[in-house]
Amino acid sequence: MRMQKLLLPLLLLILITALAACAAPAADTSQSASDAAQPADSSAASSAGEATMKSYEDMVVGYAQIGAESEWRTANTASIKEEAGNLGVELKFSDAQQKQENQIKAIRSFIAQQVDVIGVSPVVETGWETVFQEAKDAGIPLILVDRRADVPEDLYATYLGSDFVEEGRKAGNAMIEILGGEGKIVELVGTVGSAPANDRATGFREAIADTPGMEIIASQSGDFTRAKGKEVMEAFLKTYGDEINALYAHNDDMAIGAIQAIEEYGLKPGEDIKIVSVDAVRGAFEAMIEGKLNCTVECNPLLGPQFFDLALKVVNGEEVPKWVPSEESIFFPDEAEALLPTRKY
Ligand code: GYE
Repeated sequence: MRMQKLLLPLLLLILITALAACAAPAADTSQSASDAAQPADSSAASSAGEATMKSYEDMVVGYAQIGAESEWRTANTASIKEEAGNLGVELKFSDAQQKQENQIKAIRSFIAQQVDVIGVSPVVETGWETVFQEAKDAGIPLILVDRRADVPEDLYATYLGSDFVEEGRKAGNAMIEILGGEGKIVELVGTVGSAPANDRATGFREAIADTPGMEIIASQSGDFTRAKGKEVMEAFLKTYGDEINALYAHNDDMAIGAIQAIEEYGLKPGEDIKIVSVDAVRGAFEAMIEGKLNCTVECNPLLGPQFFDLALKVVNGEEVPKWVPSEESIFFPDEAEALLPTRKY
């Protein structure tokens, strides 16, 4: 009985060793019995074992990026490309120009190319089930990076990214402090339907809910870009003028666009209109040093190292947590000058 138990794994080992030794395509199961009957020495056996484990150098990664809408995104892309280069990973990178259909096409092409693992930052939360299922059916694991998708958990290996609700709460609490608990706020929302826009709105509202003097008087999307942020702020100013006490922008780029609009309108950003935003990119530190921005909540884009670490684990069948959160802080103008030289994005 015991011998029988040992016999099957031994036969399998001999077969694998023989297949590896004669470099036949692994999918060819019609290998002849005589090939399998080679003697298996221990060194051959261990190299056959290793051959099933991927290393960075023999891993092919498909990455479906959103676009280049913000400073944050530029830093995120640079981190992923740089780390792939450092590790010797073969990276197939696609820029979807902020269109979900382009991201879906990219994922399909990665599936066709049989990459080992796919990374994707879903531009919006919904509409991913079909294509994620296709990746699953093809046996290709998928890692959500930066943004979550609204899909069942079995359709992705793990999510690497921030707690956007918590960022919204931090922004709301900072705004209460800055306004002394009272003020009329306009909100520049991120890309409609995206996880960070949805969650940063929720967290902010949660934080100000018990402070009745805090009132959101207008809320509109600036799509996470400077140009749109400026445009929408101009519209807010046209409607509400100096009734506006504060701006909450879901990212720094929109805040920076809005700062321009406020100056052109003849008001002082950071004084007449207090501003809190999210990301903590260099441009935000510069604006804080100039006194035009009152606070930025950090959202870390340098996800390259953690992403490839997870990718290798997932490809090799290791257990990984369903969510790997990134560590984040919050910054105010008094420390901006000292910290700017240390900022990496
Ligand atoms: O805050 C914004 C970018 O998904 C966290 O996307 C990211 C957001 C980031 O365009 O600047």
